Amino acid sequence: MKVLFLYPNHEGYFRCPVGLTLIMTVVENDGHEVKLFDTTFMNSDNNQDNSKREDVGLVKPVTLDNYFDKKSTNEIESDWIKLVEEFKPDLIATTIVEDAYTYAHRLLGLAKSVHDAPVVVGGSMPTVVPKVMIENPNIDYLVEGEGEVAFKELIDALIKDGDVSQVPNLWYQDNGITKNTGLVKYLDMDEIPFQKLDFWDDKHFTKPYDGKLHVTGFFEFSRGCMHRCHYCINRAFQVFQEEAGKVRRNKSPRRCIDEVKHINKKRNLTLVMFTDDNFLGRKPKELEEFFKLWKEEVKIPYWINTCIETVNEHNLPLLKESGCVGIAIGLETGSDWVRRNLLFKGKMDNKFYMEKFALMVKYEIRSTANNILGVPGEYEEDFFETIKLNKEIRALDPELTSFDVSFMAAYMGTVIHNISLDLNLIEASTEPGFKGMSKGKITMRHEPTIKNPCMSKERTMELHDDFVKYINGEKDIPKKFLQDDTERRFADSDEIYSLYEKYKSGPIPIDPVLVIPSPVTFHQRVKKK
Ligand code: B12
Ligand code: SF4
Repeated sequence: MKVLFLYPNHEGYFRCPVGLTLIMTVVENDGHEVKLFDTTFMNSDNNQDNSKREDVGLVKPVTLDNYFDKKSTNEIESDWIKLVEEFKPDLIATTIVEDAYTYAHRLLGLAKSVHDAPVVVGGSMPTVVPKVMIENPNIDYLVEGEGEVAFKELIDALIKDGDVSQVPNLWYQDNGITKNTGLVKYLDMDEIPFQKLDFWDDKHFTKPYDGKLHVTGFFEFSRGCMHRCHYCINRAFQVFQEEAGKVRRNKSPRRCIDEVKHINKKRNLTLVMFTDDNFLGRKPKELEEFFKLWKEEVKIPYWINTCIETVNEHNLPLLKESGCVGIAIGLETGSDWVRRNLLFKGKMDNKFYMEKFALMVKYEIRSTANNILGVPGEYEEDFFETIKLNKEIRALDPELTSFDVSFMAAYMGTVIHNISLDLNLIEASTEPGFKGMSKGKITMRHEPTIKNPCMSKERTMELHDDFVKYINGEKDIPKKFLQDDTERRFADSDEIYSLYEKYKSGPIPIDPVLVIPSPVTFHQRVKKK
């Protein structure tokens, strides 16, 4: 079968997506013909995500001349149509994150207008709102969750007789009725094939990190996370895909290292980045085995994301010794109250975070603290607590600490999206395939896309753009945020929080039938400047 894959990446964010790579690998290993249309380096005159972060001082500037083709939207669309007409695929398949959904929808519609082939989607967004997306007229099949087995079985079923009713994890419409086949158990991560990377432009593997470009490989050591944060896709996996088993699952150290070695033979990597949400969230014994094998057999500098409670005096020296150069931590806020009650990140407090960041400095591993701004219910006062905590972390060692900040976005499938709908903080679409999704451009980089009753959009943007200046001391924190002031408002004094209580047991799935324009009117409690 001829399968045409689309990577609808309109932001120019380069870095090869492991999920889609694995799906293409499985299809090619099965003897099918694979072609990829990747828009990453076509439609932007720069990496927009990176340039925004450079503009506000979050990352060191790196020259990316000649990376982008600077094609117009029309040129990209005609290239896509031409490829569809020439290749004549039997199946078109794409991966979708919410930021890229509208763009993917446009390209899939164009493909449908010139060629009659079924369209299959998978990825983050289809996994959390399958019932909504399967109503999209440009989508014929949707794979919920892991696609390695489901997609292979879908192809087999289409080749055999077109009966897809036994294909796992599948959503489709039959005479206007939505059907779904149910989920199979999560895969044993050691049975996932090694990634084949030749589908991708080599530029995907050149990653700016700490002001330099590195030949970078992207790998997984685990999938999922056991925590229950209100803004994270993992919570949707836990609640909506319960029948598939425990969301947190691990690959063995041996298997992970064999894959890295296999790929490195050809690629000569200078950096490895792990896609895991919580790299160290597993048994110390397994981690020790990984550190030992990495040091003996791989030795490439590597970078991880992990949760704060997983770094400790035991594993940090081993991480350092084995070549770990960077640890990213979801700090998100400096307000203990916001952390506990709005973000639902557990009971860890600022003191605990400080101790852990100090440990990473002690063992000379560069940390990145990722922060969020614009949580519904967050006041300016709360965000100054975030600024103060980040400033304290920076003071530990300016060379070994770095920072990032992004806007809270109402991604479907999260409690934040549920609350944004309930309070009319986003304008919800009522179009088939999009019901309940914010009509505004979804992004966590460019601007706040959720209205926050407690902070104006303008003030939120100002704080975002000045974040680094406050941390570096280029801008002074206003006195009133340094002292006790009875006029100050904090998140714990507002009635919005009863809603967060309501969603303590997790997000509620969006039923497209129930999405109607909301009668609630948005109420901005703080005055615009
Ligand atoms: C690594 C990562 C990245 C990487 C790679 C992106 C990618 N597309 O894979 C980089 C750094 C480039 C990245 C960028 C962005 N990311 Co990101 N990223 C992640 C992260 C941490 C892990 C993803 C991963 O590799 N998982 C492991 C693989 C194996 O799983 P998977 O991708 O889900 O793929 C499996 C299934 O979904 C399915 N599948 C996937 N595609 C397809 C296609 C078909 C046809 C089929 C059948 C099945 C299928 O099968 C795969 C194998 O089992 C997730 C968080 C998470 N836990 O998911 C966020 C996440 C995906 N990112 C997110 C966002 C918002 C972004 C950005 C928009 C950030 C920004 N710049 O503003 C960009 C968008 C880039 C883009 N166009 O994809 C959101 C998406 C939210 C949403 N609901 O849509 C997530 C979920 C984080 C969050 N906020 O909760 N990201
Ligand atoms: S700790 Fe991080 S990865 Fe885990 S659920 Fe919370 S935000 Fe998601």
